[in-house]
Amino acid sequence: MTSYLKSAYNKAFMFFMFCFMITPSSAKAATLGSANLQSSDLVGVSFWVISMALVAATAFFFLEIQRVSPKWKTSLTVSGLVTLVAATHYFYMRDVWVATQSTPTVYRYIDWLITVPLLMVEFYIILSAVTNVPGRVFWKLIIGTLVMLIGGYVGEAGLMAATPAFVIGMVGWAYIIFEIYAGEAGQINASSATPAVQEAFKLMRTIVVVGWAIYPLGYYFGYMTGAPAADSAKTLNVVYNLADFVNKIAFGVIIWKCAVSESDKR
Ligand SMILES: *C/C=C(C)/C=C/C=C(C)/C=C/C1=C(C)CCCC1(C)C
Repeated sequence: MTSYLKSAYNKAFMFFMFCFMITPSSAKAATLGSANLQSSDLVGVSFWVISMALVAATAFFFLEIQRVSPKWKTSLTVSGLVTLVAATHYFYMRDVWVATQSTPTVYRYIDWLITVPLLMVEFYIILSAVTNVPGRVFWKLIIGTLVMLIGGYVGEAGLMAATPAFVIGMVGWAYIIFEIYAGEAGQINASSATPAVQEAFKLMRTIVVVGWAIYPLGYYFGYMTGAPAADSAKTLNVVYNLADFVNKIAFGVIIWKCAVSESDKR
């Protein structure tokens, strides 16, 4: 890009980020009234901190697109989209929490339905930047993810009993884990990826096992122990918020590091 285009890109981008940050707060005033965050509301504070971290991460990933070589731009775009979509949901979730002190489950699921498939597709995108990957790998990752999320959703929405819905969701999750460790995606990584991609791929799949385990645990304690859900709402939301920090921002940073080291090679 010429330097003129680059500075036009930066200005357009800053304007976009500004509009993006002021819109949800005016939308909320109309729907929820004007409850203010109290300094004693630690859960509300955690919603606020993660919102801002997601905004900062979005700006970072989008601006860094200019720095990496063309075939790595897609992976940074997708990382930025994940944090952008999540930031927008966090604005609303934060407002719901501050006004009602209750768990904004429906926003979390809408967020997951968009961001989790995008995160899984990153495995396919980073492999595709360095080697040939058949299209079916993409579909396997997407389908496993959808089975996991739809199972969870029908359980939480009461469309199906909590336990069988949980089992369906766990099957989807187990399938994705299989695919990135022992299945085709895992094999392609081990046999044909560059060292930097292999390292990123391994860290990312550890996140899918360890970081992602927090969500089914939350579901289990929320719906399957018989305890009243309201008791655990505070803990649950703080834990989910911290989990999203690792699973969306740190995940993106791992990809960014890989994209930069692959781009700087020559
Ligand atoms: C950014 C948001 C992320 C990474 C959300 C991930 C969500 C999950 C891994 C949810 C998993 C679930 C199961 C494995 C079983 C059924 C219940 C779910 C949907 C909570």
